[in-house]
Amino acid sequence: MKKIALITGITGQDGAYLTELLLSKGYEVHGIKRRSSLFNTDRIDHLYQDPHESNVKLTLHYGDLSDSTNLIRIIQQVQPDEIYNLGAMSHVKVSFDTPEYTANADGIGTLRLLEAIRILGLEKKTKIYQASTSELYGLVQAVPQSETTPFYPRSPYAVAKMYAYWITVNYREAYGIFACNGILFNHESPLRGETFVTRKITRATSKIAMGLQDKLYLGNLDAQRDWGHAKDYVEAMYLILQQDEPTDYVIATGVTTRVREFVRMAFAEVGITLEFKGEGVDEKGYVVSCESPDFQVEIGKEVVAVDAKYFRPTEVELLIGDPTKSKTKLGWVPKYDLKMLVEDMMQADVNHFRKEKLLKESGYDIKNQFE
Ligand code: NDP
Ligand code: GDR
Repeated sequence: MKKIALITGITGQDGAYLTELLLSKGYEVHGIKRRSSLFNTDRIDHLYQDPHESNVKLTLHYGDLSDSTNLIRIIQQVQPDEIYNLGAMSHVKVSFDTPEYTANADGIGTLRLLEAIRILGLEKKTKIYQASTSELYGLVQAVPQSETTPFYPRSPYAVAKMYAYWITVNYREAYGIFACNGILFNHESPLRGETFVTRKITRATSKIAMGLQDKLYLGNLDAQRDWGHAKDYVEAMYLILQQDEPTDYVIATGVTTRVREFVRMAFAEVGITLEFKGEGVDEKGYVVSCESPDFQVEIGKEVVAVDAKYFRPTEVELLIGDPTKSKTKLGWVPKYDLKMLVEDMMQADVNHFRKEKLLKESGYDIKNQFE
């Protein structure tokens, strides 16, 4: 029998990859998108199906995690077998600026979905996946971090996600809902939002290599993250809801890397070797050599600098996940390592900015500089 899935956050990075995956498995997919003054469906436009045609497999509904009545109505109409709650204000730094909104969307939003399942009497029919996060671990208590490592959230985002984590567990235990947390470590891709550090780096590196940008300003270069590819991680989300029993899983690669090293790897993709000198806010990255005839940047040029405005009031310094449970119980096997991830992201951004360079040379100046 054909399965029906409802995805919140369908317009985001993970929403796009998950939609592709579920459509490829024959699902009928419904997504909740927010009304926006500009189009916000770039990541899923290639999956668009004309709603006037018959046999449509992808349908979008206007909605918001802050609106209970809207969520109840959509779930009542769609009668999903599976809900993937990916919608969230997902930027850690921004959550310090919008803490109340973040709590509402990321914390109470999850409660609203769970309550909707209960109100509609769908406890035995509808399974729900909650997008939990390695940010829950926050201040290091132990490494590598597993399903049993204590939480110590370090941002309004992480605190909101901690509420969402526990309310998911509670509704599973109290009402027998098939509700699961995927505790996902950082995952990136060419579709990653432009202000997350990896994408900011791959975009800036491509632009610097093409002479479209002078310098990349970053915050904490020492932070260590366990970075995987979003394509691999949405497979895990799907697997989590296909098990016999509901439970929570860590999804991670088990390898951690500093932000500075990610920068080096990105520049290496365009044949540029960097050397970092100085410490803290005075640290800078200089070009040591340029091996590609396509990308020539002056030797000795300062291309990376630190700007304290990107520091967070409280930082998460070290994340490294232990994916043993997901590998053994789910049989989850990631296909990408960090080198392949950087290659994929750099290839996409270099291609993108090649086109932008051509436009610029033809007199069209493209702005999009806010970070
Ligand atoms: P994105 O920021 O790319 O996407 C977030 C999605 O949520 C977008 O579709 C956004 O809509 C939507 N959204 C934001 N606020 C609301 C709201 N109030 N109501 C409904 N929808 C809303 O995130 P990712 O795809 O990277 O992440 C998916 C989920 O996984 C998030 O919950 C995130 O917190 C979590 N997570 C992500 C990790 C990662 O490394 N990527 C790791 C662990 C957890 P719009 O497009 O209109 O902005
Ligand atoms: P994170 O991702 O906070 O881990 O949350 P992000 O890419 O924003 O930061 C990773 C690390 O890089 C440091 N950093 C910078 N970060 C940004 N954004 N911009 C910079 O200029 C910069 N310079 C250094 C940060 O301080 C941090 O240590 C992501 C989100 O997807 C969450 O939704 C998700 O839950 C977690 O990953 C797991």
